[in-house]
Amino acid sequence: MASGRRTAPRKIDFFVGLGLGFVMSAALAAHAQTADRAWLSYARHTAHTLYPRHVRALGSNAIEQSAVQELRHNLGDVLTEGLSARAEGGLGGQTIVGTAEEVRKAFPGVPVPADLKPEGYWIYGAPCADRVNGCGEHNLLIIAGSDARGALYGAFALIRVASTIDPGAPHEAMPRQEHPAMPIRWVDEWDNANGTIERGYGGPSIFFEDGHVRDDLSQVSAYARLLASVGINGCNVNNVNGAAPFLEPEMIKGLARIADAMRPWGVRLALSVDIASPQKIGGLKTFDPLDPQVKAWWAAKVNDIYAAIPDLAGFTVKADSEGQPGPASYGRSPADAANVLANALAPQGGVVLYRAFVYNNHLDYSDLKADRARAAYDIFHPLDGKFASNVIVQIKYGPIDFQAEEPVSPLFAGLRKTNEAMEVQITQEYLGQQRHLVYLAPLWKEKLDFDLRAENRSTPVKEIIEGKSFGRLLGGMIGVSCVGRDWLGAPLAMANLYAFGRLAWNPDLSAEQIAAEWTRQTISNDPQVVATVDRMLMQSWPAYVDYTGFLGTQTLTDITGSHYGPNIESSERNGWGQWHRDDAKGIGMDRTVATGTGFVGQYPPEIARMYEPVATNPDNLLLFFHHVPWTYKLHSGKTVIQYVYDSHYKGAQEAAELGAEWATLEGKIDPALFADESARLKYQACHAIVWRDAIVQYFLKESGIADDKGRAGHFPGRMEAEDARLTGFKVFDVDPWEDASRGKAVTCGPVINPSEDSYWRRTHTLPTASPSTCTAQWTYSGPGGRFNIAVQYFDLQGGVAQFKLDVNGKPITSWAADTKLPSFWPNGDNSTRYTANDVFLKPGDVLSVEGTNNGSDPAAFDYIEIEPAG
Ligand code: GCV
Repeated sequence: MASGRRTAPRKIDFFVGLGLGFVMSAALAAHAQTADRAWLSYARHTAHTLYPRHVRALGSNAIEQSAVQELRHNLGDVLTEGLSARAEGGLGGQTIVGTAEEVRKAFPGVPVPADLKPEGYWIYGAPCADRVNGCGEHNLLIIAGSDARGALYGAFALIRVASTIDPGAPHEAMPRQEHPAMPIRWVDEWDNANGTIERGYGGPSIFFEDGHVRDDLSQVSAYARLLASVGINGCNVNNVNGAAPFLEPEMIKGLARIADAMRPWGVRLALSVDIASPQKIGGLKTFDPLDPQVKAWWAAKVNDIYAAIPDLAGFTVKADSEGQPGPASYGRSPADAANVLANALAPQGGVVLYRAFVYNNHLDYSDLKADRARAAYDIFHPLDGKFASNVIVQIKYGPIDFQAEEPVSPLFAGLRKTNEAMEVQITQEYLGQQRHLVYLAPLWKEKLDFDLRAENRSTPVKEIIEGKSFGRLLGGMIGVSCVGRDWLGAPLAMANLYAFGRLAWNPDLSAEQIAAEWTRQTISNDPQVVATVDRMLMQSWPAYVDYTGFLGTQTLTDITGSHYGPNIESSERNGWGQWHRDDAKGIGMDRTVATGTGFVGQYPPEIARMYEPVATNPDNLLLFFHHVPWTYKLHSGKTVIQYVYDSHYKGAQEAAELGAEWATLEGKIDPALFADESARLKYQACHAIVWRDAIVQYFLKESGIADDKGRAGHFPGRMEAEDARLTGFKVFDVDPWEDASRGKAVTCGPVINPSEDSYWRRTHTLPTASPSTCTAQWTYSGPGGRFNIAVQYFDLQGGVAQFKLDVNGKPITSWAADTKLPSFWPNGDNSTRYTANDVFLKPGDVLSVEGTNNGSDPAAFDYIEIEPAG
């Protein structure tokens, strides 16, 4: 497949001036957000009718039929939603879908461009003589694709414009001719055959259950339709870990059904393969890639697969990484392994996506030169030019692992004779796991636009992966999506799936532009709604960075457990190499050439010159590259430790503001979506406080340096559970300590502690106690008035504890701890809060929290906090 830039978007004017009599207000969305329709919920759209209603395809292939079906579906939904008869009458004429070749044959007079690139499209409109009474804007509208997929993408582009035009505003023109910037535009799923999904947060697999492919694949078709609508052309359906069983003959039959379900939408199936398969399932004694029997095994296996799936897109490989076997076992290189697969796939047109995520996870923390960030470049740079032409090296955007903030991987500039793809994560493994709103397009854009200055010239990452910078024919973007039966598990997280597709199609689009497109199609076209949602989306990633990691330390989450809540020490003193090396004096990894690990030297000289001296290193990555004292002054003049305090208070505030902004949409959007997202944002604001307090109290203790603004370590209005008069509740040490206020909490049942040789680790069963009710009491001594009272508690799985809040023995409120949050012991993963609003208090009042344990949820809680109401 050829690569190359899109032709400069040429504007067409055939939408301009279209009668606004066709506009149907979509300010009030009529339907609840449903999983199966996501942003293709056409009934919600403004009905700018951009094409004549009689739609037909010139060819008979399934992809062109999908384009026709989609255009009719769009009009059908719009018409059913009450478009006026006059508008309907204005939709005469014909809309034609076909390949360029078919169009030339059927309409010799139509000037189909000769330079249509693969998967590109061109849209042509012949003006209508009697626009009002006859045929609307055109009596002939042609969507010509360079191939069938291009025609489908043209149809979706037309629908997208129809759906996103601002009602009442002058129409935006749309590009008449486009093609994708890069040929590889895949999503990767990390689904296991048993139906679970590694790092998936949207329910069980849509592809697999109980060890085989599901009987009902209707959601797979629905997914392929969503993917096609944003130009995604490949979907790898199985986990890169433990992939061997997917090459068993029975499984291949099932996989062929998945391929059938996706094919009408132009989405090709791809598979993760285990490099040890010849041994694991093939009965060979070896999986040495250079062994002739191994080569023959792969060639035969590939033939079997193509017999069942003739258009398989290719294989993805994770090898010599995190316990997955690889060529290193035989002293062979990634190129040796990749090329064996590539040679087997080449005759069938398949490709190999070989992941550069290869590193040693048993590094020595005491070795100041050891550095996981170096691994991909150290291993792959020497192999440049040794990979077959149908191999693409798949590189995570940063040198560590999908962190909220890390620099661009230097490997992008380190391979010039090798095809490259950038891997991003749509599923929010380290970024709030879809419980937090984090719109990722700005993060991806930062990486795509980063100019690595290879050969002292402009080489932005996007142009490298397009193949443009170094003249490569293949390249692309891979988005690890991990959708489940509830898609991404949160309606607004779908903006990330949408944004991934749009950026892989055109990385020059701005994050704001994509946010606006998505909002208009998914939520509402009302300008105030669009402006509010887009502002929220754009604020969400910076806010998340502010309340989690800082200045390039990475996320500071629990990296050996859930990857969700705060656990600062989990990154340190182990072999995983996600270190930030903090101590009483300072923090940061010295990765300089002069005194550190030398990682900086992997960048092209102009970039290395920026990162090497601490004085020119950008603040947001300072601690990724340098170890500095707590009192080191940033470019802003602020010390590092003061930045830690300020950014976390700011981040928690920003998270609270997301909820406040959403609240302004009440009555303007679908009520079910409004209520659902309101609850999510409320939770996010509370969890941002957990993050803030964990980071702030940990580094206050570590550095011993007070907060200039007096906030760190002081919580006016907070009453600790361990200071209460306790009946039944027992005080315990929370692990990690920073996840609870002052490190302690109380519990009404047994709790396990992950850092000891715990009950859980030994037995993998959870402790339960017979139900009991415990009480904690405080006497209020503040001023009288109306207050909001927040109870910070740990909502554990395996039971539903009950809580009650009383004042002077009078019930104020009660609630059930029934949210499903990660991990089985009380920590920052499951610390959450319930707030009783507008409670009258006077000095001497007795506040009481009652907890009743249930199953393995011990009704543990941390503190109550009293804040003025209103
Ligand atoms: C599929 C991270 C994740 C793993 C994932 C791995 C990878 O380490 O935590 O779940 O494994 O990346 O990208 O291979």
